[in-house]
Amino acid sequence: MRVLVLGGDGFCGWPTTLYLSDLGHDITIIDNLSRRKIDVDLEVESLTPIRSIGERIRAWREVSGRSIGFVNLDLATEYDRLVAVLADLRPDAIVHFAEQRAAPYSMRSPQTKRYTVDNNVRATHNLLTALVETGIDAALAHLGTMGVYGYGWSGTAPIPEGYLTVKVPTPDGEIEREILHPANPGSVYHMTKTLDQLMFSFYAKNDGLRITDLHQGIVWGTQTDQTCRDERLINRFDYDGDYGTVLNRFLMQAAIGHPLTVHGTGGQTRAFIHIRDTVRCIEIAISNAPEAGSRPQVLNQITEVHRVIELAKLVGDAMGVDIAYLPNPRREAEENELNVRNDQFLALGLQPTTLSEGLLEECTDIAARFRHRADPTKIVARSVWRAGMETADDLLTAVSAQAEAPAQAEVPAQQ
Ligand code: NAD
Ligand code: USQ
Repeated sequence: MRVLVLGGDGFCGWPTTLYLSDLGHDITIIDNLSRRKIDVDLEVESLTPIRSIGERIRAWREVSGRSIGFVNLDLATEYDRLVAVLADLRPDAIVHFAEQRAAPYSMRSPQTKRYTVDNNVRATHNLLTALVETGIDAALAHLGTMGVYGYGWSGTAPIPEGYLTVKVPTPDGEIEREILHPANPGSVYHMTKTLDQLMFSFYAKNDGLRITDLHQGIVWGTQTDQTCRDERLINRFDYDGDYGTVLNRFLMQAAIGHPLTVHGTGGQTRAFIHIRDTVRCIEIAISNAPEAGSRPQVLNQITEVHRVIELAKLVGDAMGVDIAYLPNPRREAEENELNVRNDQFLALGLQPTTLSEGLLEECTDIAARFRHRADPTKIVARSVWRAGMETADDLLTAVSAQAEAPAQAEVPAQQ
């Protein structure tokens, strides 16, 4: 298949690109490298030393003999160029990762709120319009989020895959309908994903676009079979207070001896998936696209559900670090239950990687290997959901100061 990977330089996009290329698909990445620019603005870096997109693509060609195309294009602002690229490449499938994806970054300031909405909503809408304008009948798989459902709304009732069956009262009794699950976003970022869902419903109904929306949980881990093949192919590992996600943050914090930053009581329950399963799910999704005329297919892309405090205890006990209970910078339920259906991916052949299998490897191989690159001052989650909320700054400054800087002698030499 000819596949376009939008956002193919990112944490999920790069390993997906290599996985699909390895399977023999013909891949072109579209990315405006905005994620790398945000790192510069935030004065943070991936824990892993990621190479430039050009070096990554050259290294993959050396290692695999396969070429990957790259177009530096902003999906949100360069509509005409997008149309031209689509008309030229005529992809069979498109994977859409290209959005600003950090909830804390989206809540950081009025500017980042507006950027997140402008970037995400316009990128998705430009893509949909361009598909209609060019008449390209590609299978479109978009990376959505479990966060569109919200947490705790339905108690212990299982979260269905996208659609909820409801009974509507009528003068003669009641009728049953399936509706898009009510949206209950917890951040401006999550809100943009709920807006994406409405755009998908409209364009599937009106124009027959074939869309799969993947409601993905928190991705953890770093490497896949392909990114391991050469140091120059290494994947991104975010650990900072805005972009680092909870489990990878705990793994990295443990590796540098930093107390684990649990927000509030740690009673928040979330869904997780390993990066290796993410790439498999994408391949499954584009190989099982819906027919034209169908409503968007929604698949919950998750393999496990964990409470934050359980993860902290697991990592803390395994690696001998303490837990720091911090004021929660977010407005979210202190505790919630989470029961998620993921029957469709299991039926389509996904064999989940579980936490225990991958944990040790991630701890030892990545977090410990690159801990000399960590900047403990960037660990604090400083973006608050509402002005005036208590921050963990004072407490965390003390906590960060305790984190041991690793002795240089313990750090393997990096090229
Ligand atoms: P990422 O930030 O690492 O990658 C996103 C990529 O898209 C970046 O390379 C960025 O430069 C590019 N991009 C952003 N806006 C663009 C634009 N306007 N034009 C062109 N390129 C643009 O994020 P990620 O972690 O790889 O996440 C990918 C997708 O998966 C996101 O949409 C995210 O919402 C979703 N997702 C991620 C996770 C997770 O835990 N990482 C979980 C669930 C869903
Ligand atoms: N948390 C901590 N300590 C930390 C970091 C986070 O306790 O150091 C808590 C948060 O308060 C939250 C939970 O862990 O309750 C998850 O936070 P997160 O940063 O790991 O995940 P989130 O902000 O939800 O966002 C991430 C990705 C996003 C994706 C989402 C999937 O950045 O792109 O959409 O996971 S989901 O959570 O299923 O909506």
